[in-house]
Amino acid sequence: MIADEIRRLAAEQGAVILAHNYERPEVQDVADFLGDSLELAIRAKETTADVIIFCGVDFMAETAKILNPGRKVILPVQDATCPLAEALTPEMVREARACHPGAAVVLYVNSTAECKAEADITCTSANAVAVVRSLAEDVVLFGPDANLAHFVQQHLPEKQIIPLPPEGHCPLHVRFSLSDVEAGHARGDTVVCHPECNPDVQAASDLVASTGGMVREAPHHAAWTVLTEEAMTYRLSCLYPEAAFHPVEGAECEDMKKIRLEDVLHALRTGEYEVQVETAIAARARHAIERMIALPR
Ligand code: CIZ
Repeated sequence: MIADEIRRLAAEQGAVILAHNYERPEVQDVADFLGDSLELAIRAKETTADVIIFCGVDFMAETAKILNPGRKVILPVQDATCPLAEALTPEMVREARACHPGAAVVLYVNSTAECKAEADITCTSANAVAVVRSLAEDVVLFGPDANLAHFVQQHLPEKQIIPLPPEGHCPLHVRFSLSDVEAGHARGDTVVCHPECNPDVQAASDLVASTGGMVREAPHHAAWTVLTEEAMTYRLSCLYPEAAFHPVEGAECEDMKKIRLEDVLHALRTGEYEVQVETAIAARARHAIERMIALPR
């Protein structure tokens, strides 16, 4: 079986397989470690494995390389990208800084290494509020997800959060609507949405949580409607088989679905595709990511 061959080759090569919560179920099943981007970044930083096979999208694999430059980091497909990350350029960050001198720049990890190099600190959806709260600055340029910026602003009214760019969003998460929330409630479910969802969906949901937050909250209710990438319900169902997790049909991130078991096997057999981040960019980006990781969790 292909999964057995993957595990055999990974052991032979001293490779660790990290996979994001949004990966295909069969890819989740061969991973050594599953998690959100914060958990995966910490694993990538701490691993002593020679090779990291990163099943996720490019910015996540870049983060692994930035945090652990001595390891070989492999993204099994070349075109697993993130449209949200591509909505922001380093020039946009520099221009915004020039317009708001004294503001802090907080970038979601869903951003390119070049943008992270311009940031004071990064955040994930799991720690965005804590990261912004930790800053001395009252004005914060926050990007590239405007809905996550809104979520942070709701929690920290004492700060001024300026979304950068004003309309950056995840194409999957903005597709969820109030009717998805209503359908969940009509079924008797507790509705959880991701903070990348639109503000009206956040307000109508029972809970707004990152995927890591969903893992922690799931045991508290028996039936959930989960407004995020549908693979998350596979992860939750494996962890809590006694509960019911309902995805919204068709809620797929096409980039997260690009890696198949065949690609993981190919990566182990050929070493393709190795992730590289330019040294000077990596050094500046590392500072922003490590500042986030150093915050108390
Ligand atoms: O931070 C991540 O890993 C993403 C993309 C979503 C989440 O909430 O975990």
